[in-house]
Amino acid sequence: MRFIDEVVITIISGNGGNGHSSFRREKYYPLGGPDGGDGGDGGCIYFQADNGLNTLATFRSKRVFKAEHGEDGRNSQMHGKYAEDLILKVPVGTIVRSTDVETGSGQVLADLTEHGQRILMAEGGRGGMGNIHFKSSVQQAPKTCTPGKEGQTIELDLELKLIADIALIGLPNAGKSTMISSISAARPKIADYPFTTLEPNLGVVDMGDECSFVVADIPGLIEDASEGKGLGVKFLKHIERTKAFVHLIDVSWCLNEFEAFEQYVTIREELRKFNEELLNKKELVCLTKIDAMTDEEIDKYVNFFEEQIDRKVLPVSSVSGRNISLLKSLMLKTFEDYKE
Ligand SMILES: Nc1nc2c(ncn2[C@@H]2O[C@H](COP(=O)(O)OP(=O)(O)OP(=O)(O)O)[C@@H](O)[C@H]2O)c(=O)[nH]1
Ligand SMILES: [Mg+2]
Repeated sequence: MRFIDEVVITIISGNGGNGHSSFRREKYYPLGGPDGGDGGDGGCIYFQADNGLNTLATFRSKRVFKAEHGEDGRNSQMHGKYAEDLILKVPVGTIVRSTDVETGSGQVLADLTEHGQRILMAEGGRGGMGNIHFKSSVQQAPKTCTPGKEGQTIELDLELKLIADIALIGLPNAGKSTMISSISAARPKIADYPFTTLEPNLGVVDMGDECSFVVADIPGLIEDASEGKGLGVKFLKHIERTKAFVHLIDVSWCLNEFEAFEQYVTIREELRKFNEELLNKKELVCLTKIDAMTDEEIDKYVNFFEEQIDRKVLPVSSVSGRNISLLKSLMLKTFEDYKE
């Protein structure tokens, strides 16, 4: 499943330090010559592809990236310090485009396709020259020095084609779109009628520390979806490409646990009919909308489901937020720590 993650950022490379103007002053050299050193170069900005990242989420909270300025030159021919370069890590597959209308908005400046690939995007300003460079036969005591060059300010459009890690599946109305909007910045349409979602929505779940993953909210599946009923096969195809899924079951309206479990069986049966291998994918069963239920009721459903599928089941509410942060951390590790 491919979607687009896009963000516009501004990068500003560092200014060069100014050249310095000074004269050698020592006891036995009353007419010491010029000794002002050069300014250091400003920091450059590079993009580097890194396969440890899978979204552009880190560029969403911060939009302006600046490299340091070079230091000014000093006397005694001392060169100003060079500024460090700034290396911005982006996921493999990121395309960098210009947003500049004059040079051609949308022009591809870089296509980062391999881990470790590094591209210079904004050159740092060169340091200015100290007055030491301006001595000549006619000018023994030049005061001239030059200022450092300014860094570049460039607005860029970063685009990444995303592949969803985890799909949210379930019957229509199970609460999939509400869940994705509570764990990511995605804002799909939510309504109390079936088939609200007609196309998958994608959300990036940001876990801080440059950690994130991509979740897809899939339109509701129904009985015979594998034969094209409802929104049909197209969405089952999407599920094939994700690593795992969260299976949402709305138990809040059910008369009893048997009725609730039947919803689960219906979806599993469609998965099986479409492609048996789907049943081997990692799955976390989530009982949704538990804010509308008492704790005893929740326990009853959870226990029943756990007995049936011999795995842990997570009751959640996207509305009250109950167990949502646990859900996110389980998703991050594709349910690794949730066995029993
Ligand atoms: N009380 C409560 N209601 C919820 C919760 N999650 C979703 N709902 C409600 O359930 C209804 C359906 O929610 P959606 O998120 O649109 O369900 P969906 O699974 O995306 O539905 P489709 O797109 O039609 O497949 C809406 O009226 C939501 O407000 C919840 O945690 N608690
Ligand atoms: Mg929906």
